[in-house]
Amino acid sequence: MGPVILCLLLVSSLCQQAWSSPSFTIDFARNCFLKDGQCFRYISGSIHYFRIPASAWKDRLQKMYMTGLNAVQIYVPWNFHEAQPGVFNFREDRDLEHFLDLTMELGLLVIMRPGPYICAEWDMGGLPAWLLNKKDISLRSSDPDYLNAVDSWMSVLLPKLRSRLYSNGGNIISVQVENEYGSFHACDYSYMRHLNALFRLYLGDDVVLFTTDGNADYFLKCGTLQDLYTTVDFGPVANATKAFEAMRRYQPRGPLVNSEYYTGWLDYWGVKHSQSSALQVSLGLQNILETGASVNMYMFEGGTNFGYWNGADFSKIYQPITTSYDYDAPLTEAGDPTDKLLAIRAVISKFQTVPSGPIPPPTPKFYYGLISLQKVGALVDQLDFLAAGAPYVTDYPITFEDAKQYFGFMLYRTHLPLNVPLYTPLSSQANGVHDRGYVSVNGSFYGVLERDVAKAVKVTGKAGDWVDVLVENMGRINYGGDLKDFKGLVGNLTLGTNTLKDWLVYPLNIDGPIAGGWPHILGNNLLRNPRTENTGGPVFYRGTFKVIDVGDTFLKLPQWSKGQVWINGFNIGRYWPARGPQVTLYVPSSILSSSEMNNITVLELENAPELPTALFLDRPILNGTLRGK
Ligand code: NDJ
Repeated sequence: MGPVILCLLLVSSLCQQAWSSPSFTIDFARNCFLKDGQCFRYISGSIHYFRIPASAWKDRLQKMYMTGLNAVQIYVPWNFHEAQPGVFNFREDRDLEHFLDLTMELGLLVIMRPGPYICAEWDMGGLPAWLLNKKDISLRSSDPDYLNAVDSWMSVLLPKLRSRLYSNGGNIISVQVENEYGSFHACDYSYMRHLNALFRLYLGDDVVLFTTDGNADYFLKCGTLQDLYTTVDFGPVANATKAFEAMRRYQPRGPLVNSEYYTGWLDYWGVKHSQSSALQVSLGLQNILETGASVNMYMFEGGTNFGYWNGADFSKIYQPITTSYDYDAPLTEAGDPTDKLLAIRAVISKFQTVPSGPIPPPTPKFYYGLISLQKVGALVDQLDFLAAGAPYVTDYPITFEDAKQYFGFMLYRTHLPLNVPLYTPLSSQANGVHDRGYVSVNGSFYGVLERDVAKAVKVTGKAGDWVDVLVENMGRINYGGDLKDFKGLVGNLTLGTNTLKDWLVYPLNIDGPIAGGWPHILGNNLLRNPRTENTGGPVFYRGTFKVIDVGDTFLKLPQWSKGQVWINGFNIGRYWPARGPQVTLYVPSSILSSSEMNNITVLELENAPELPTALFLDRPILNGTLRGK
């Protein structure tokens, strides 16, 4: 074969490859994304697989597809997958790859946001609390200790994504680096450059890497980097072109992108339920689409902060996020389409074809009625089950992180150093109860210490009486300067003017025994302790209920105060009707059984009603009355 023919053959096969292999890039001349060589815009929605039971993922994605979305945007919470350094979990509700398979199956493109920090109203913004084992670590910066942990995590996560990139035949079209980094004080460009290099190392040179920041110069200044595509976030506005002006100052050419268009907003305990009008949200979307921009709706479905996963914001005071992350989004917490979804779909249909066929109607929700619960006993009487191993013996209190217990509850125990005949304040002068402490003396409940809210509880007793402070971690701060949110007693407690010393600290594993069938397996062998029989404070209750037709339901605990609930061993989250606005907890059908009795376990932290009952309703109550702090 002559050299000329060989050359022609080579060129044509290269050309063929170029035509047939998928590509997703940016056309800076025409200000658009290029998908397989064609100008393309995405209309996407955020969904958090970590806030939805795996069995419901497909249903939710289908509904997103039916609304007319062509993409979904996904965070990956590092702490959900690496609970202990080097121990990774990608099974069941953590099976990210299964979730991604479903998106592919349904024909949705994916915009990945692997962090390492994600914010998202998630504990510590997705960073693992074990990073705090090194007390002086500088998070979200080029501190080598932080970067080593990030490198190790990304060496596990990013290779899972590589074959799923669009140019490799998958459906991931772009990948976000960090998250609103410009809102963080550190402004460490070397950190962003490190992440850029790391992502390129594992994902290659072709994939579109981008950043997201608030649409103002003071956010974009520290959040953007030369080699990363700049995008912004903002909610409904009348003038979208104006809202994109800041982005254009940092990204003069290329497609306009709003990476978080707010369809609703989050809720805090003690603050009015957030709601936004369907009309305003759909009009705002229309305004964005009219500019030709790509958009991601945050959230399309919010879901639930099951277990202890909620985060908190800090604005003058610590503000924990509610269990429900409904977000007033187009799909409810339970995955049902709303009027907002229909309004959004109508707007999308003006710009691109939406799949024909109706949106699936809301699934039936079940009213299972009222059941009575039975007292199991005070938490302090269950330490044999709940506190494996000996307590820490320390002069002064240690934190959750010191004890390597990152979530839930720890019991701090000491004794009264002197007789206290008159009511005397037991206080945390340094505001060091993170976040709530339930105080008992000799088994009698005296009240609650609460971060930023209640710094003292008055107690009485005799020298030598046991003082128990059960401390609840209510979720780590996920946004702003103070991400290093150590939990437990982070300062001393004083009685009058005496600093309390000589503590026993019990890390509690409550979820393990409950997942193993406790306290129901005790049968009638309940421990009765006359000392704690009739006092309030942290007490366990249990109940059983039969379900013939299994479906989603909403749990109301009438007249209860605050606590945690498990159904069939699954931790459905915190309840706090005494504070509001959330009154009911979402109980997904996937945790219920029709063939066996269902178990419910409640840990009430303050006061249960005299006749303890649980009510299963067929609708949520997320906007209940707010009660004072
Ligand atoms: O990127 C952030 C996202 O993860 C942007 N948000 C979202 C609010 O839902 C979410 O956390 C912000 N959160 S700006 C901070 C709110 C502080 C008042």
